[in-house]
Amino acid sequence: MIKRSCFIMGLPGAGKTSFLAALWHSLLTNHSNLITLDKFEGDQSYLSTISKNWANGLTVSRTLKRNFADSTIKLKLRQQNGNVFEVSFPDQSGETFQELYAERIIDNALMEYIQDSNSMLLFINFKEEMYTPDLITAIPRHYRTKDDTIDEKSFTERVLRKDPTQVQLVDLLQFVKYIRSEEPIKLGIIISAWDLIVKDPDFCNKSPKELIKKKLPLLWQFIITNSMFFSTKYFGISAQGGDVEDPTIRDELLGKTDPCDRLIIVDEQKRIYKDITLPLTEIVGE
Ligand SMILES: Nc1nc2c(ncn2[C@@H]2O[C@H](COP(=O)(O)OP(=O)(O)O)[C@@H](O)[C@H]2O)c(=O)[nH]1
Ligand SMILES: [Mg+2]
Repeated sequence: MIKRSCFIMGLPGAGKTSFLAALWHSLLTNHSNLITLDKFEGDQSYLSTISKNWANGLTVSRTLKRNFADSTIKLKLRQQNGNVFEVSFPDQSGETFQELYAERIIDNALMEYIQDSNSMLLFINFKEEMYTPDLITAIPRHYRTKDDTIDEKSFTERVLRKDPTQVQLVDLLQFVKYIRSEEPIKLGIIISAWDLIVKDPDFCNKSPKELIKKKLPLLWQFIITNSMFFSTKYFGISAQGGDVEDPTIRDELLGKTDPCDRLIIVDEQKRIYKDITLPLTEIVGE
């Protein structure tokens, strides 16, 4: 059996848990996917809870900060060609990655996991407000002058709230590159909440790759420049199928007999699928 480790990164609200919830439901119910479940090891309760919420059109609960070992989910997956591979995903809360960014702290087990993985999925939520840079003059003076009275906590909070999203993401990728001593890795960029793109006149005709180029140009340039290290594919995914907090949309989604029919998965050529295992086939599989 081929062993594969994949890790999932993304800031809080990036869509990581919703993806796992939909993936788990699809693996249990949909046997025509490119990848099917061979075996599951570990405690199913977490996956069951999030996928039940998902199927009922509720937002998945916020992932609490847990230690690395407790949050790792191990799946044995079978590809259509018969290959079986083992994937483990730690469902880390986004704060773990923000801590990495703001405070330069990482759990040892997570670090080793990143070193040993062959692939990673980076989630970016299309819906979330992307923080764009401020003009220096718009930043309050006390942040600009050397003022020892700013306590560290408020500094960290400010950094997380105000640093541009793409700066935080590039920093995370740089960190991955550094701790792997530049050992190449397959990278899947997943833009979540893809259902919202049709409503946005600036982006509705874009492919997932074009969207990153336009919306997060620094991230785009970093990935291109480091293509020897990050072998990258882009996907658009709607795990929920729509905004479940809007009652009309929620009713419409719940009206579909098979919850998997809510899924939208878009590849680089803008082809649309219902199979949420597609990124795993392309990024994690053989
Ligand atoms: N419209 C829409 N919103 C989504 C979708 N997937 C996730 N969201 C929303 O994005 C937010 C963050 O999702 P979550 O999976 O908890 O992100 P995590 O913090 O990365 O685990 C929640 O409010 C979700 O309802 C989607 O497919 N469509
Ligand atoms: Mg989460």
